[in-house]
Amino acid sequence: MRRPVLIALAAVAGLVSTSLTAAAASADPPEQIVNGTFTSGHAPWWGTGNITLDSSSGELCADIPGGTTNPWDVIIGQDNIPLVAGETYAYSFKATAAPDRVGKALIQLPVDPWTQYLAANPLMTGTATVFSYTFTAPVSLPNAQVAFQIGGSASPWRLCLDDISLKGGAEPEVYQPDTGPRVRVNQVGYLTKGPKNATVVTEATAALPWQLKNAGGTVVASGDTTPRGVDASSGQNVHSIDFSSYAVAGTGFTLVADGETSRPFDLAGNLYAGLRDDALKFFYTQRSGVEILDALRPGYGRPAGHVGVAPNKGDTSVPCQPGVCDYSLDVSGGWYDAGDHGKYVVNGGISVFQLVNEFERGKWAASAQPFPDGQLNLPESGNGVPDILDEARWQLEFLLKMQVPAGKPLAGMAHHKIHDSEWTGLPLLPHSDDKLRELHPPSTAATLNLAAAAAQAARVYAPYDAAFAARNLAAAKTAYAAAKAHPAIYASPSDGTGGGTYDDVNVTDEFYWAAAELYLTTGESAYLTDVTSSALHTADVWSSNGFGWQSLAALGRLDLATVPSALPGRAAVRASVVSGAEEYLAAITAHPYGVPYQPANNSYDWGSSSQVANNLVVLAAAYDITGEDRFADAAVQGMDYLLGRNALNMSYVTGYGEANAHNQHSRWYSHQLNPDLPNPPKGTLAGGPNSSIQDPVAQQKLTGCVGQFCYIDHIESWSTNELTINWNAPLAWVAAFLAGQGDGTAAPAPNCKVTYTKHAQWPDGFTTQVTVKNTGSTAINGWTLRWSFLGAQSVESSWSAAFSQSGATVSAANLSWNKVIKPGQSVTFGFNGDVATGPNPDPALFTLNGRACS
Ligand code: 9MR
Repeated sequence: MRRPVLIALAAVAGLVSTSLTAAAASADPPEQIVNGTFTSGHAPWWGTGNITLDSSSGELCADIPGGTTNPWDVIIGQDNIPLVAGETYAYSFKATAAPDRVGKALIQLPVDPWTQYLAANPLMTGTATVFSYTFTAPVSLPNAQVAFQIGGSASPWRLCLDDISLKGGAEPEVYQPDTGPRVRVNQVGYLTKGPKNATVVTEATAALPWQLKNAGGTVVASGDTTPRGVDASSGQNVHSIDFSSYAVAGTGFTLVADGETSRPFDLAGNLYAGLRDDALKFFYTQRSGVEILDALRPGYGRPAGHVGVAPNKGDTSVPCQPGVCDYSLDVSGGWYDAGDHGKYVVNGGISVFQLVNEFERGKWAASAQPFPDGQLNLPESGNGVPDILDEARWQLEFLLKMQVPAGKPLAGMAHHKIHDSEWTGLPLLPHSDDKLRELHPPSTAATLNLAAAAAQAARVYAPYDAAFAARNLAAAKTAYAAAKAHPAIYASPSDGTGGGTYDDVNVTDEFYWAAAELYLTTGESAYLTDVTSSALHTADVWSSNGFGWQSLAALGRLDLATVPSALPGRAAVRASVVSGAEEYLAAITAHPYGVPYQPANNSYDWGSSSQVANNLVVLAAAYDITGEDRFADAAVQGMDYLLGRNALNMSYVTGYGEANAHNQHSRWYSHQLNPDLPNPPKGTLAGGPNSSIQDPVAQQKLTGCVGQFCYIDHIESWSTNELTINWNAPLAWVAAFLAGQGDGTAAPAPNCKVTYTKHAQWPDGFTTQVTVKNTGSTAINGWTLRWSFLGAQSVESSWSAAFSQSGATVSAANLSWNKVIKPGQSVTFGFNGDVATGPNPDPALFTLNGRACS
């Protein structure tokens, strides 16, 4: 409909004089340009890669290079301008040029055949001049382009633009997200015996009745809501509902309050194993340098990307950016970072680290479940190595290739990143990318990421592949030494053409994290000194924003608290994790949506979903340390937010929940742009609300948004809706943790006590006696005791039990004569072990018949 406001007001004109005033004001046709006055920045205006837009003076200026041929060789533009057929538009702008130049002012179709609806050739001079035009749109179009084509000059010149305005057409639509029913739940479900919380958006200020209905519509539980007032993160007046007391499994439940019925959900004990696997499977389809097999991921098969087959330039022999180095490296493989084709060591390091950590957690966390070979349907499945480690190795091999070779300047450092020399558009499958690939300068941050991830890999892969472990350890030590020699080489914040910058000028956290990993793997005192002398070792590293690629101290602290070691003061380190978790737990309790995330000024971060997930990692670690259910319950609540209990009433995980994010920004999951391409695979986490709304779509739709509302499931909204490896890594981690919670029933109290005594230790061996006491009240009739070594230790010979070993995990089973352990009685057995390399701390967890001992 055209100008509804005008027509409506014309009908009443003259009846009331104040209406006339309103009518006159509304008669001013609507403005279609976003940010034509450059009062704060210039987004969503864009420029071609050969100019830098500068709006610091309050107008939009750029130095236009000389030596280009065509007008379109240099462009300043804005996209997504709606046009309505038959409407007449007034277009104007103010321009200054030095020296004088004729440019092309166009309003056109943004794709071939680039049909021009307005084409003018203004002569722009040193005197600021307003140019005005009118035209009538011949078509209706949601996404016309306003473009200044200013190339073709032999010599350089400077252009400044201001007050760009296009008036006419329909009132721009005010974007209203479809938030569905006002009762907000975890749309996947709740653990049958776990905490069950929901939120109702309502105008009511007094408590309201709620009802829980089963799939047949029968009310199975009821109660009253708790009014919570106006929630700062959404601006909504809300009540919360706690229906934890209902604990019967089933599917298709709904929650009803204030006349609204929630989206359906399940109550079950196996809610998260599928999400864990899907979130991990995500990494295979992010692989670079290898064909993705459709047989393994139906609908997602694609040719290998960046292997040097035309039109790819390939990653097998990649030069540096001009002037950066004189060699080329084979940096093929690894995971694409996100929706672009870049590969970044900083982000790659934290991501692979969290996957390996998810696996390693099984060595100390009683609730951890195994990560078997064959779990993820990978090309490597069946090779005898847990699939999660196969997947992580794909990335580790790439990280190792990013190290500057011996004999070259900055040898041992890691190149910060490798990506295209120019930004590419969407869609673009990896094998179709024809841009030059370039290595960017080494950075201290990347070098320390490599050191931390490789040091961790050295111990975790040791039982599977000693040579690979040794390669990682050597690379980690070399990298750490190189970083200490070059402690302040920072990635440039302006090196962002063709890929993200991932710049970071504070690397004290990276130093702490890398030193922690090297200490845990080697036990060497030099690394211990670096750990304990870091100010971060005792600092409060638990910011409410959570940790991430730029702030990693928490990761170091978490590992120092959990990975078995002889760390002096380890109890205090463990206590510090618990106190961090207390802060997140308090945040959850205070938040009517149960979110453990309270960014300053309610300003949601880029990738806020991952900040939430990482705070859940801390809560989970506190559970692992204390065994206190309240921490596990808090982690459940945080997942509720990600899966639908939020202001937008949407799950941020593709394929999970009735309304879920599925148009994440990606060049190859570009279904929204090309129906022949798939959406992201199920289990893909969307970045989530980002108050800074840096992309044009978000700016057009979400300007003025409050916290949780700063998100749109649109493929071009790269600042709110991208997918990345470092966001899916904590999602997988938390899903694995929650899978280990079963149906939410509290873990049984220990019925055994293990005493593990190393009688002797020599350079490559040790001898150990193990005693298992039945501390329960019933006889144990047949037993298998399990534990894991830190690294490559192995059992060489044993007595009084039947030993077997798989990876680092040892099983000791009863013999016929010591099968029964009566209450209060013990059995004793022992073994001679081989240390291989590294420290040999006592195992942190013993389970007897699957149940943790004290
Ligand atoms: O996740 C990154 C976020 O923390 C930064 O604020 C943002 C801007 O520097 O960049 C994000 O990372 C993007 C990277 O630069 C390029 N690949 C896609 C990443 C996710 O959007």
